[in-house]
Amino acid sequence: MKPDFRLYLITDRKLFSSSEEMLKAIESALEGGVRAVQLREKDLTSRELLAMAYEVRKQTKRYGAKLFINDRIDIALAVDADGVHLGGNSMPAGAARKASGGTLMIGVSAHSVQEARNAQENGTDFITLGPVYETASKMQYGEPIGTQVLKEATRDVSVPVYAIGGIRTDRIAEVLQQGAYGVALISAILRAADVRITTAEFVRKLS
Ligand code: 3NM
Repeated sequence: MKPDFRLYLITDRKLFSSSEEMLKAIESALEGGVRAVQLREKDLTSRELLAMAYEVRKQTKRYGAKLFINDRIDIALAVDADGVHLGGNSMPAGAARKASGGTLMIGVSAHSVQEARNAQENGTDFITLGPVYETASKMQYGEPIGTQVLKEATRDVSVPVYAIGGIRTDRIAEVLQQGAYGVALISAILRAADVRITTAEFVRKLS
């Protein structure tokens, strides 16, 4: 079954002066209509991540939104998250599915058509593909792959593909046209002057 969300919000607490400030922004995004959040705080200890995951689980639950945990199946299971999001150094989707006893949805980050294919073969539920456009941190995510690679990938695989990297409201029409099922993003929402209103605009443009 295809995911029931087109907008996938990813966290980055470094954009905020404190974790509490980020939780407030997530709350505003939930008010604005986001229904899937990925907690991606790779540098926290297990304890710190677990504590934050419990908080975001409480928030997302109140809005009937899905929660994904980046990389950490153990944390995802411990907080009753809906899924886990796997990167290039994570377990492949098949192993993650086995480890979770089939209870977690699985998303995989891909950066090329070949990686998208591999993720599909490994049994992922969906893919994020990017960076499609330039992102704030090129060092971290690499050179943009562009909309042509997005188009090739969406033709090549049947699992839903979310465009990621430099996504803004004015780019939604273009990525949907290239076959994206939805969009995944950090800064366009978390750095917005009004998080709730910007989220609502994304939701409207994706529906
Ligand atoms: N993954 P923004 S790009 C977390 O290409 C992440 O896999 C990427 O941030 C990938 O929406 C990216 O601010 C950053 O551009 C997305």
